[in-house]
Amino acid sequence: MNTVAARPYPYPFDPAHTAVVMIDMQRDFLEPGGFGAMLGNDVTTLQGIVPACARLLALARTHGMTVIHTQEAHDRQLADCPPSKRARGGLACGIGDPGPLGRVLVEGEPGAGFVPELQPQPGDIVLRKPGKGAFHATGLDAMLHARGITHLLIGGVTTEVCVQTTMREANDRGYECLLVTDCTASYFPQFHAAVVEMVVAQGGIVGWAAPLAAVEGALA
Ligand code: C5J
Repeated sequence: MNTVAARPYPYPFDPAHTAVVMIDMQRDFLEPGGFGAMLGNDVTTLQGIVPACARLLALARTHGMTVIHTQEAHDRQLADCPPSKRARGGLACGIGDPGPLGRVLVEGEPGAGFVPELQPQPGDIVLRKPGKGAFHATGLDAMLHARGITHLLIGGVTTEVCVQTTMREANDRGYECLLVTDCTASYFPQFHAAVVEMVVAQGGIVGWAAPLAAVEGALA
C-alpha cells in the first residue's frame, strides 16, 4: 500500500489496483477553434496543466497502473448525441458541424484527438464517451472490474464538468477516488476551486484531493 498525503485525510492505494483516468485532454477543449472555444471560453486557462498531466501519466506507467484516456466525442452519425446536447448554446458551429479542427466533438476528427504531449502510449486504454460522465453509455465499469481496479486517480478537463461528473459516478459505484488537483483545470478558476472543496467536504463525501507532488511522494 502507498499513502498520499491528501485532503480530507490520507489516501491509501495499491498501484496494482489503481487506474489513472485522464479526462478529455483533447484539442477540442484545449486549442483555439475547438468546442471549448466555440462556447466562448479562453482555452489557454486549461493549457497550464499539460506538463503535470504528462508527469502523472508517466508515473502511472512506471508503477504499473492502468492508464485510461477518456475522449468526449460522438459517432460520425451523431447517433449517440442527444438532440438536447447538440442544441444547447445555440452555436453557429456546434457539435457535428465542420470547424477549424474538423467536425466538432466527432470521433476521428482532429479536434477529438488528444493534445500532442498526452498521446496514448501502447498499453493505455482510450475510452470514447458520448456524455460528460465517463460511466454513462460506456463499458468503463466492466473494464475496471475485469482488471480488479478499485482506486482511481483522476485528472483532466474540465474540473466541474466531465471530471466532477465522472468522479461522482465513480464514487457512487464504490471506487475510491483521488482528484489530482493540479492535473485538472476549468475555464473558470473559481469553479475549479469550488469543486476541490466540494469533493473533500463532509469527510470526503466524493473522495480525496491532493496535488501531484503528494502522489509522487507516496510512490517515491
Ligand atoms: C465539457 C468536458 N466541458 N470534458 N466537457 O463540455 O468537461
